[in-house]
Amino acid sequence: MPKVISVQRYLIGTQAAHPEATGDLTGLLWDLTLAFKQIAAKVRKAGLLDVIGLAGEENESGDVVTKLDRIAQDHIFRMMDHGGHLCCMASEEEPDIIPIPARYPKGKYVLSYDPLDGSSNIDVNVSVGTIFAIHRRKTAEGTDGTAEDVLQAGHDMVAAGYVIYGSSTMLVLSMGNQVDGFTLDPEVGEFLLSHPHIRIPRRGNIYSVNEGNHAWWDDNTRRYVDFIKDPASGSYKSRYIGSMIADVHRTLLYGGVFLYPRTFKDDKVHGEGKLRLLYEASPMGYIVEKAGGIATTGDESLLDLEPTDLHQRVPVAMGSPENVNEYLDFLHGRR
Ligand code: FDP
Repeated sequence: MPKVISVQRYLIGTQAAHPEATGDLTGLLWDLTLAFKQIAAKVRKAGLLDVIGLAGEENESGDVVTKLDRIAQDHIFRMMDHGGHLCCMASEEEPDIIPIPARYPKGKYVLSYDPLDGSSNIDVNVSVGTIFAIHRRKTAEGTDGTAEDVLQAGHDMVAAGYVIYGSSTMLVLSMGNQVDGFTLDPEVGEFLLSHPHIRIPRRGNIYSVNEGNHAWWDDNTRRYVDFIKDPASGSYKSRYIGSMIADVHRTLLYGGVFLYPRTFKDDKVHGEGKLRLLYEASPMGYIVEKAGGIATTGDESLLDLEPTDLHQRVPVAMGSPENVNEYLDFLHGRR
């Protein structure tokens, strides 16, 4: 029988391997996992939102129904604002940096997150998820966090990961060395190590991109996708859920390539791509790279890019190294 390792034991074990560690990061991640369990419980009730109502509403007849991404945002904020581990936070749901309330101590880390990625899929029961990135602060300890603390490149993260609320709830985490996956056992309410040391396949035969945008891509991206659809290139499968977390999770486990390139369309220009650097592309790219894959904007590593804005968008290509390199060859006209 395999050994059962809870996320708590895993975090304590990881801390023990670093004698210099103070336990701050362990405490931060432990608090986060509690927020994920709360969100998982709410996501399971998503279809009942209008029927039974959830915390934060005014009444049962749906006068004010809090949207699930707002609920997820509140859970994370309420779990993380008082632990003394963070100096500030940044979220997809908030336009500005989220300060730690004055009455609580300011810690040495920064948390950036997308509380519920893919939320346009919630109403049709498709997997959604939470993405998070943790950086060590740059400014003096004990003070309020600033933009300087938040706007850091992906390669400076001390930990990152995501939780996918799918047929089961799974936490995928890296603290820099390797990538491990934990599945929530709903009966005991604990994340248990189920996918130790995840490695992305060197090559896969699945491509994942919104082909509805085909006409709006640059020529080289179009040539690449046409190339992999040619039977002479092998038998590729197309899979696009439209929930980044689910598409990248599948890419991580099965291999292949996930793309969200620049689009140039009159009424909906994403000349810099659609996905957000700080709390979507960068932490997902960190996981992919720590698992042996490549994550790039097309021009540079996603992890090298320093955000200039909390909600900055970037073009994204990530996945198995051989697939991503092949895409880059097309993108740069080498093929
Ligand atoms: P959503 O709009 O549902 O929140 O960045 C958000 C995101 O989903 C990603 O999860 C997903 O990969 C992408 O947008 C889907 O965009 P398209 O609908 O343009 O394909």
